[in-house]
Amino acid sequence: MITRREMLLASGGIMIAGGTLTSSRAVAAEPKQLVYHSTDPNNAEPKLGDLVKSWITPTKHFYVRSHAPNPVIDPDEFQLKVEGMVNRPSSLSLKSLGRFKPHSTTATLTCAGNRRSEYNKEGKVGGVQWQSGAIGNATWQGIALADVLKQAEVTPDAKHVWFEGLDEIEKGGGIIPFGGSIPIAKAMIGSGAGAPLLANGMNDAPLTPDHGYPLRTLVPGYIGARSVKWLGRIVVSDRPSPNHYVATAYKIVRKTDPIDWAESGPIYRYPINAAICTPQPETKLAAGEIDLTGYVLPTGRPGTTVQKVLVSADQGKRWTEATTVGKDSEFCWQLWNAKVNITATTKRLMVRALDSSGGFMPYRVPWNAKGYLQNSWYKLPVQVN
Ligand SMILES: Nc1nc2c(c(=O)[nH]1)N[C@H]1C(S)=C(S)[C@@H](COP(=O)(O)O)O[C@H]1N2
Ligand SMILES: [Mo]
Repeated sequence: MITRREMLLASGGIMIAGGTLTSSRAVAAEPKQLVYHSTDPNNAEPKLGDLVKSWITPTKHFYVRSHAPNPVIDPDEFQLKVEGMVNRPSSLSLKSLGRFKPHSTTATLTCAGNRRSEYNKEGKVGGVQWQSGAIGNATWQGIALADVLKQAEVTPDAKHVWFEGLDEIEKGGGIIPFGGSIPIAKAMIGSGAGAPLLANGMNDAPLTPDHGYPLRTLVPGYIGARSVKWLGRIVVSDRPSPNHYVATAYKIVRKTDPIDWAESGPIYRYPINAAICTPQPETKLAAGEIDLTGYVLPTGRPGTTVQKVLVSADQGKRWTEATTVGKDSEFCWQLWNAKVNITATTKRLMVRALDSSGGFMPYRVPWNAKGYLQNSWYKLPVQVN
């Protein structure tokens, strides 16, 4: 028995996507089908076989990455603050956000730490030990961030837009919110597939608590960390956010001295990446022709799409071109499939990909202390009988 209150909570309290989300669709969220690295905070990824069942990742198979337990937010009390270098600072309820033009976009979200565990062969890296499932492709419903910024009247010297979550993360003896930051040029893109959204819906259903209910940013083409969940505050500034997750974490450093953090810039985009999803790791295979499937994600730069996905069963002597499936967009993954022959001597299967502007996955990625942006040739060890 679902109470009216629960219905309202599940529907986001108020529709903000102009009819995309209706209370009649508000049903209890489907249980997650993920492998959990931790609970409370929830950090979980799907089994790779589940991940490539469809181009749109159902929410039950969509990874979760949270630094603190889900905050409990009353949609009736919720206010989004818009502050900083704007002529008209404001505090907006879900109802007033509902007056902006609705947008829906399809975009892949991926964690900068996806494939992190592969770095451990060279040196232990801390953080959630992601395999290659910290990625998913969903449709997102909401409004354009640019429309809200335009209404606030951003001043001419603004250079960055900060996002602050309503979660409470224990850090250095205190409590901080999760923060993100994007350059103003990206924030001001108000239409098309690359436009950052203030999203209240995912896959045509209200955001679930795990994914940032009632409101999150969704920044197509940028690392997942810039898509701030449980969004409570937007600050327009002349510099990137001083929040820990912009100023220190999410940087490529070899050592974690303060000087290394200071000298390195925040990561915004992710590089081209691909993985083999079936056969899954540890599967015993029979010699002969086998089917491989996986995903490939272009780098999220406007105009750059995937050109080629190549697989090899003989350590890279011969490469077979895979067939890609799904829309060819700068901001979305594609699924791929290929057939290769394996024999009793096959040790591993590999995939690599190239993009339309000359970008490629390298054989090896230099180790970095936080284990970000692993996009070397994906190597799947196999056992053939
Ligand atoms: N408020 C808040 N936003 C957040 C995070 C968080 O811990 N708190 N994690 C970020 C990271 S690192 C990623 S990869 C994405 C994951 O989004 P998902 O859990 O919806 O898949 O959310 C980002 N937004
Ligand atoms: Mo992430």
